Amino acid sequence: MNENEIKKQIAHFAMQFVQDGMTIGLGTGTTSAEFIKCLAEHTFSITCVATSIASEKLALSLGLQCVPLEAVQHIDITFDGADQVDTKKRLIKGAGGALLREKILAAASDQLIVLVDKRKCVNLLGKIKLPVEILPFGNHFTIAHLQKLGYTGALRKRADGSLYVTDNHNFIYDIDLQDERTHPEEDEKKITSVTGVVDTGFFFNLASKIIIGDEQKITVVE
Ligand code: A5P
Repeated sequence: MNENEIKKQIAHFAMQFVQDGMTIGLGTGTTSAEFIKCLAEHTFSITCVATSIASEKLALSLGLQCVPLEAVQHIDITFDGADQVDTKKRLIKGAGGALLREKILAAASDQLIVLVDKRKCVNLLGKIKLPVEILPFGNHFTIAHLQKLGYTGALRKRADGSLYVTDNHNFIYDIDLQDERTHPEEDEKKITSVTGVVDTGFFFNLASKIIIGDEQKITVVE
């Protein structure tokens, strides 16, 4: 089974948590895209809210009913992917650039169900890039401040070399987390204390369930 097939299997498995009448948050990324496709193949009577313009476009093109976040008072479950998951259900997200809206929806949802390939599961977060959304205004000062605190990295660029801009018209500074982080909460505190930082890709105390897939099976971590 290749990576994409695993994503499809996880998406199918996740359907058991969807019920008629629910308001569902749609994540961003390739796993979430499989989830959205799968959702559209079913005939659930649901309302969706997306974490990105890309996911909303995909959902609408497949006939799902999508409304802006401002139009709902409550989200039952958000289904989303992640870049890394540790044994305490802490996550790193944002490789797809949608971390801020993803975190806002996750926090607004009764449940966040995370859909990941087993290869993304680790004991401790780290050794990957930590996306941090920053304001374009004075971004070079924000970056200098982060670097002074030891958080080296680079502004995210598109394939054509232009700066990557989020759906919220901000930049992403990808911090190079070179080692495993024993206390990522401390990193989060330091990084978010810098003026100009909007939010980080660390997700703590947000995931309700992790659905983990590999070539053999799917498991659920509660
Ligand atoms: C989007 O901003 C991210 O948080 C994604 O949820 C994460 O990068 C996982 O994406 P894939 O499912 O494409 O690996």
